[in-house]
Amino acid sequence: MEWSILFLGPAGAGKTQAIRLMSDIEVVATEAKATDEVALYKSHTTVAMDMGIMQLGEGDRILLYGAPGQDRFDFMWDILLQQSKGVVLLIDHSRSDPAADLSHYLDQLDRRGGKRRPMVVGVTHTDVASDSSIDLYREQIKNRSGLYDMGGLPILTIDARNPQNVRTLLLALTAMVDMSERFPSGVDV
Ligand SMILES: Nc1nc2c(ncn2[C@@H]2O[C@H](COP(=O)(O)OP(=O)(O)OP(=O)(O)O)[C@@H](O)[C@H]2O)c(=O)[nH]1
Ligand SMILES: [Mg+2]
Repeated sequence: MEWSILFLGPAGAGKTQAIRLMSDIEVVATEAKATDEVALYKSHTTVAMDMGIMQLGEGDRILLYGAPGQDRFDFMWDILLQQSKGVVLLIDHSRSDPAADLSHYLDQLDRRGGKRRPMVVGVTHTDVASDSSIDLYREQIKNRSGLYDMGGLPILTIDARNPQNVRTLLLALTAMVDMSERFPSGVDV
């Protein structure tokens, strides 16, 4: 089996970092020197995509793709989404309005993604944010219909520099992808 997973989220959320941690090959990254506001907090930014591979044994593997966070490179999102079985949405909790960032990405996914695909949210940078509570995200998705309700959108606090954290997030997502492959029209509970 070979699945593609896409890491999405704002610039600096930790997409490239997480993929580098998980990949068994050297990550193919398209990073350029950051300019404008991104340069204030990091030196490089993804301009096209990252690509890494997790080998699962017996020939099974998961391809890890990272999208550029900056909206001006968002032409890549559709291309990468098309081939992805699931999405890891990383949100940087230390940005000025991270709940609005989550809302922005959910809107974008609804608009571009066609059918909703399995997704998990990883909230990064809680260690450097003034308030580490992630309740604001639950508020944000409460009024959204469908799969985001009823615990259908796992939200976990992670540090993208911590392999165990990223592995847990990917484990949750791969379980969801596996379910959606086995039961494409959903499961009654
Ligand atoms: N303090 C802190 N730093 C983190 C955390 N997660 C990731 N980082 C750091 O934040 C930075 C994230 O950078 P990248 O991985 O390049 O971010 P990106 O999401 O790929 O950003 P773009 O390519 O610009 O869209 C790195 O320096 C990480 O080490 C976290 O939870 N806390
Ligand atoms: Mg990047």
